[in-house]
Amino acid sequence: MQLIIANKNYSSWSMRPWLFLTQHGIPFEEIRIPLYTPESEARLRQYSPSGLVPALLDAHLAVWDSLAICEYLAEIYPHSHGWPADRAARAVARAVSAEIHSGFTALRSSLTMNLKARYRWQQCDAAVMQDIARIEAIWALCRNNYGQQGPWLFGEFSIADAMFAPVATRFVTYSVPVSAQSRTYVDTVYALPAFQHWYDAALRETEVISRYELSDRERLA
Ligand SMILES: N[C@@H](CCC(=O)N[C@@H](CS)C(=O)NCC(=O)O)C(=O)O
Repeated sequence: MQLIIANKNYSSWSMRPWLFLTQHGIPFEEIRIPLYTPESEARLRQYSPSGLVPALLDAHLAVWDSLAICEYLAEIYPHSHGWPADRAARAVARAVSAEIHSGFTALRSSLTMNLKARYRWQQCDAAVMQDIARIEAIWALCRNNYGQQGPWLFGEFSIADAMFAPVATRFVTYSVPVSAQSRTYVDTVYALPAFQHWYDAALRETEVISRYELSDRERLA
């Protein structure tokens, strides 16, 4: 299988299935296409029917979209336990994954993923603050009700964690003040070996995408 991704520093959608594959030791070849270069669009179209990353190629099948890729992988690699075994937990895991997949546009557009950067916390507009509060509420709900068997949202690492991992990095990048429980979850994401591999590679990238570098915030790193 081949996974088409973009810059590890910036591409939050790419990170999700990459983490899922790597965490479960599923062999794949990574094809990295940096975004917003003169060749990006043509190269993306060569692999991805939507022209977006991530895309997974498995023989003649192309699966685009982060959540669809994770679902596909969970079906063909049952050892990955993509969703929790308990039906109620599984329904909630699907609901929160769908919610992050389709929502949080204020957070996504104002606090874009940028693993290398650190900004001093600065109050955001109401829509972003609402998104942050909702994410913390989701994490608290999952951890309190379904997280007894381990440190992840549903105890064991699941697709839901792959979907929320990039959000954890935004909380670090923008020094978002979060509850102790959310902080523990963020630390759990950062401690995951698969995440560490992605993060180390992101730190070594040299591309700078200026639209994702904020000039109106005080930079700490
Ligand atoms: N809903 C899609 C979103 C994919 C997406 O927006 N990817 C961005 C990068 S993170 C992209 O490919 N952008 C390329 C472009 O805009 O040209 C998913 O879950 O995979």
